[in-house]
Amino acid sequence: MENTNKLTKAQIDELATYCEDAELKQQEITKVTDKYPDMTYRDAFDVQWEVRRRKVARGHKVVGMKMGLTSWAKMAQMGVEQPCYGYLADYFSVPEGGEIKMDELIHPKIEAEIAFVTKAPLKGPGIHIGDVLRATDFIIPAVEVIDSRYKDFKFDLKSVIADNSSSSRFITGGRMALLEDVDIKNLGVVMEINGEIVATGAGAAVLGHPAASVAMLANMMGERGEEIPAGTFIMTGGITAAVTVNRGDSINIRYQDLGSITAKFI
Ligand code: OOG
Ligand code: MG
Repeated sequence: MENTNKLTKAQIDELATYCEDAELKQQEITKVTDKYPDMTYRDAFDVQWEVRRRKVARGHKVVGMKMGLTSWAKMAQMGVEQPCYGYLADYFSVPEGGEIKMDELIHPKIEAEIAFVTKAPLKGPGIHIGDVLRATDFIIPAVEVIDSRYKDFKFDLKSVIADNSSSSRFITGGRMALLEDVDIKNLGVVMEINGEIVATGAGAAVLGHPAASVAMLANMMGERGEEIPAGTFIMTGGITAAVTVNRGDSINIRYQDLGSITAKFI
């Protein structure tokens, strides 16, 4: 991805306000690339990092990172051919068994994911799966609630990056596990909404091995001179396609040997 800017700082700031307002006011927006067709990936990430800076300046904490579009199911669903990343702010976190307020969201979908927690820093370029395995403290189930601010969830890669890769809520729970104790590629996941199975999958759906997703995050952040600090919670991306939820839905995502995550949309 090219690492140069086509937008001015004033234009980055303008798009940061545009994207963050959409999130905070639950307003659907049109793609940022409609407005600035020449913008680069660097510009798109600059928008994401500017919104992140503003949230932190207002007192929020960044509590983790997420990779997105790391499975063929997700790439095919969204018509995009490369992964992207985003950050998780403190108020995105929902407790296991908790309630998610539809009024705070536009058109949420859920994704079954596996999260890694690191015990050593990872700084790209050149990070590979072996570095990630060595730096992993444990893994833990996670469910992401994505809520693209773009109308009808229609976007291109630059637009979704500027919109923090659709991040909005996440739930972690079940049981943590050491990597050596699980067969992560074959780890099965069953997603249920109101008791009906809506999707199933296994860990290998994420780039062949979810640790490859963490390596890619380190390498993408490395392009900006940023590292993944020790102790970072990282969601590695949806294993299945994302599934739309409606008010009143109860979700239950079961992870082989690692328990389950439940929540209710109210
Ligand atoms: C982009 C975010 C995708 C995942 O796990 O693949 C994502 C989107 O599809 O809206 O979080
Ligand atoms: Mg996701």
